[in-house]
This record gives sequence, C-alpha cells and structure tokens, in this order.
Amino acid sequence: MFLQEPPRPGNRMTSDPALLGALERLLSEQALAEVRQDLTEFAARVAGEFGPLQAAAEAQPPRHVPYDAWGRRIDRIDVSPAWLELVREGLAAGLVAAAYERPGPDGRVLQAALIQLFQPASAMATCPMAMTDGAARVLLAHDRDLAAAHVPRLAGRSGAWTSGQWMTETPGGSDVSRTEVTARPSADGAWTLHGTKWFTSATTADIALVLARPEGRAGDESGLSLFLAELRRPDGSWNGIGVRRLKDKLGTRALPTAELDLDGTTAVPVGGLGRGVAKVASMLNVTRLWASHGAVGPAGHLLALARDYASRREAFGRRLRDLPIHTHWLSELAATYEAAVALSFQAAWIVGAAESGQGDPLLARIVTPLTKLACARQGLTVASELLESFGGAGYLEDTGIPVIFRDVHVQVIWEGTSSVMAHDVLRALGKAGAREAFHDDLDRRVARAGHPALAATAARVAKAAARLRDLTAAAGEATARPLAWSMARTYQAALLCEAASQRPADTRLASAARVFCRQPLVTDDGDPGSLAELAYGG
Ligand code: UCC
Repeated sequence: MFLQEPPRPGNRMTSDPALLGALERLLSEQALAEVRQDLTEFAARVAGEFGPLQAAAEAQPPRHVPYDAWGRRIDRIDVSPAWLELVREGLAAGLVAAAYERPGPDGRVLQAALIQLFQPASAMATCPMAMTDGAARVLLAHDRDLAAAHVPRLAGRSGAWTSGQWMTETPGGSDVSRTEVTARPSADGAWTLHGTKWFTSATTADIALVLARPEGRAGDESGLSLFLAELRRPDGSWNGIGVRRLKDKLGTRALPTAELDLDGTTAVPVGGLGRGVAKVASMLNVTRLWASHGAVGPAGHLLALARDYASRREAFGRRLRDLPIHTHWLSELAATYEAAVALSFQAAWIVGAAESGQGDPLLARIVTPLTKLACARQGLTVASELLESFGGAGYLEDTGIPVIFRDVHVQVIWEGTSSVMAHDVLRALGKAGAREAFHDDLDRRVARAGHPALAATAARVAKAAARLRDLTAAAGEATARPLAWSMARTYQAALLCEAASQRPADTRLASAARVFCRQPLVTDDGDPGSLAELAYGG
C-alpha cells in the first residue's frame, strides 16, 4: 500500500527566501549578524517542540468554572498549561521585548520576524503579547507615571506582565463611540468601572486598558476616557470582575475570550480624563501591525509545507513540483506571499522609525491600516488556497492544517474589519501632509525600480502610482475600499520592483514582481450603476 510522507516545514530561517530577503533588505549586516543565530534557533523550536504544545493547547480549550464545590462564585477560567507555556516562550523569545530593547526600525523588524515565525505554532499565544505591546505604547505616549510603573514589566521577557484591551461592547465592535461602560469617581481619587465588555481576549492578563464613559459625560466619542485596571486584587481575587461566559469561536480556540461584567472594578485614568478613542488608537495601530504579521506568518508556514509536499507527493506519474499546472498555481501564491512579507516588514520598519523619531509618523499612520487591510486578507486567501493544495489531507484536523486556517481568519476581523481599515485610510489621508508623505514614499520606490528585466512591469507600477495621486485627492466613503486596496497593491508592487532591482541576480524576486503585477493594481470604479440595488437585491 502506498503511504504518503507528511510534509515538513523545515527551518524557515533557512528555507523561506521571502522572510530572509526582507531581513536582509531592512537590517544592516551587523544587525542581522546579531540576531540571525537566535532567530534560527527559535525557528527550529517552532518547527519542532512548539508543534506538540500547540496541539495540546488546542485539545484543551479554556473552561469557565463559575462556582466552587461549596457554591461560592469564583469565575475561574482554566486554560491549558501548554497554552500558558507558549505565552511564556513567546515573551521569553522577545516577541514584545524586541521593540523596546532595540527601539527603532531594527527592533520592529526583528519583532516582525519573531511573530511571523511563531504565529503558526503559537495557538494564538501572540494575542496577549500584541495587546501588551500596544498597552506599553499607549502608556509611553500618554502617561509618564503609569509608563514608569508598568512598561518595564510589560516590555520584559521572563515573568513579563501581559495586558488586555477592553473596548468591544454589545452596541458595536467597530463603533466604539457607543461605549456604555461607565466610570464613577470613588472617594480615594480612583475610579470604579460598571457595565459589560462583550469581547475580551486573553483574560489571563495582569492589567487591561479599558474604554469607559465617566458618569455625566456626553454619549458620544467626546465623553470617553481610557482607564487602566489590574485584573486581580493583591489577594488574587477578581477586581470587581464577573465572567458571564467564554466565547465559542470559529478559531482561536485555545485563547480565553470572555464576556465580562465589571461591577466596581477599580481603575485609574490613562493620561487624565478624555480623548479615550484617540488614546486607544495608539494601541490599535500596534495590534494592527501584529495582526498583519499574524496572517502573513501562517501563510509562510503553509507555503513551506506545500513546497515540501510538492517534492514528495506523486500524481499522474510525476511529483507535484513537476506538474506545470501545480507550479503555475504555487507561483501565484508565492508572489502574493512575497508581496505580503515585503509590505508587513516595510510597515514594521516605518512604524519603528516613527516611534523612535527617525521616521515620519504620518507615513506610519497611513501605512498601518493599509498593511492590515492587505496582509490580513492576503494571508487568509493564500492560506485557503494552500489548504486546497494538499487535497483532502488539508481538510483533516490531524494534519494540523485546518487549525491554522481557522486561526488566520480572525486577522481580517479583529483590530478592525477591512471596511474599518479602509475608513481609517480615508481618515489618515485627511491629515495635513499624510497624503503627500505616502505618495512621496511610493514615488521614491517606483523611481528605484530599475531592474533591466522589469521595465514593462515598472512602467505599469509608475502609471498606477500616478493615477493613485488623482484618486486619493478625491477620496470618499463609497469607494474607500477599492481605493485602499489600490494603494496597498501599488505600494506592494513598488516594494517588489524595488527589492528585485536591488538584487538583479535574484531572478526569483523579479518573477515575484512580474507575477504580482499581472493583476490590476488600481481599481477605477467608473460608473457601475445602482450599487444599492446590486448589494441588497432590490
Ligand atoms: O479588542 C479586540 C481584540 C483584541 C485582541 C487583539 C489581538 C491582536 C493580535 C494579533 C496576533 C498576531 S478587537 C476590537 C477591535 N476594535 C477596533 O479595532 C475598533 C475599530 N473601530 C475603529 O477603529 C474606528 O474607526 C474608531 C473607533 C477609531 C472610530 O471611532 P470614532 O468615534 O468615529 O473616532 P474618530 O472621531 O474618527 O477619532 C477619534 C480620535 C481622532 O483624533 P482627533 O480628534 O485628534 O482627530 C482620530 O484622529 O481618534 C483618532 N484616531 C486615530 N489616531 C482614530 N483612529 C486612529 C488611528 N488609527 N490612529 C491614530
């Protein structure tokens, strides 16, 4: 009987040219030399010992224990020890710490590699880390005292604290201006929080940043404030927190996501009262970067498996890799993956540069939602097609492939859906100087695309970039999605052409640019007629 050998991902630090190429482009030789060994050892652990931990975490999803044996309300949330170990491992490897130990572009680029490597074997242990990174940025930006007290332990490695991010309530996950949780002043100058948070991820956190409305404040965004709450009192009991239930989710099943009732949760305002949405936005910008890496990493892992499988699996008398139809398909997926890696790493560089005062915050402001929009969806699409590339085996739970596909799906939703990202791009384009920052950066990259074999491709990208200047000048809500996608695709195309031109001998990169640019880069809506009739069927 013929038996198929299972595909193996190998060590992606040696087998993933897109990932390695991005590191080589964006880190100096010295910086890469400093981190290469650690990254390679970490990638070996991802391919080896973390897989069984992930499987154990998935096999033991979180459990809510409302009462103890004697009838006392305890609201314990039991999570798999394997999942907690993955959180410890990720923190110890520096997934959060990298951005603080090396503030600037290098730190965010190194972090990008760590997240993209870890994500497919992490059982979503990256979720609390993303929020922790975001919380540290908020505190550094808005509250010097809270930052001094908390950032050293949030940005640490062994024994580091983690933070939650509690925004979503029943009136809306996108429209947080309708937040109903209230904050009441208490006698000692602290505040207490009251109400229900509808989606709270990673309830194992030590602290959470919570959006709430001080009593008597306006019922819109202007009345909101951001608070920091510790989840537990010194005796280990909940800080005025009751667990309604755990969420039953399509994926991210090892991650404890709960509905929480806040009833007297002691908290302190972050940076004083007011401007709650604007403050939490600095957290969202960080977690959106993580969500981008969180989609690209799993696509890279599945691509590595698919490449290995193509060398082992025979069909119709040939290995898959020798079937032209398979090669054509995988090359398209590889080109999209290459573009997603290029954009996600470039965004990490741009954000790191802006955070450390070496780069343009307006460019970071616009590139962040573009990156989340494109990379989350591309990671999901590529993962879906790669699942298919294993035939029926890709559909079987015990191959470990379906869990990756389920988990990657969340990246298009949390931290803002695609429409929220497109809307955020519009909002960012409206900031004085932001549009120019984006176009100038794009044009600089287009100008550097001088690869001799890419003349026609580079000309298409230049034409798209020029057309985009008109489109971004006249941007409106109805076409926000196609506009944001046009910006993201054109920027990715420019990054690929630029990268290929830096390394003319790397024919693989030039092919990636050509294949990626076969699709239309800019969507011109033209006059499509009655969209409402089409959308709603009447
Ligand atoms: O919590 C969730 C799950 C947690 C787990 C995450 C882990 C990730 C792990 C990855 C692992 C690999 S999911 C919940 C996610 N929720 C959201 O993402 C909210 C989505 N909604 C939005 O983003 C909306 O666009 C809002 C809330 C920002 C829009 O609200 P408003 O009320 O319309 O807000 P405004 O008026 O547009 O903005 C209020 C202020 C403005 O400042 P000023 O007044 O100075 O102009 C905006 O410029 O906030 C500013 N602002 C921003 N600033 C708004 N968005 C941003 C931004 N992105 N960056 C900077």
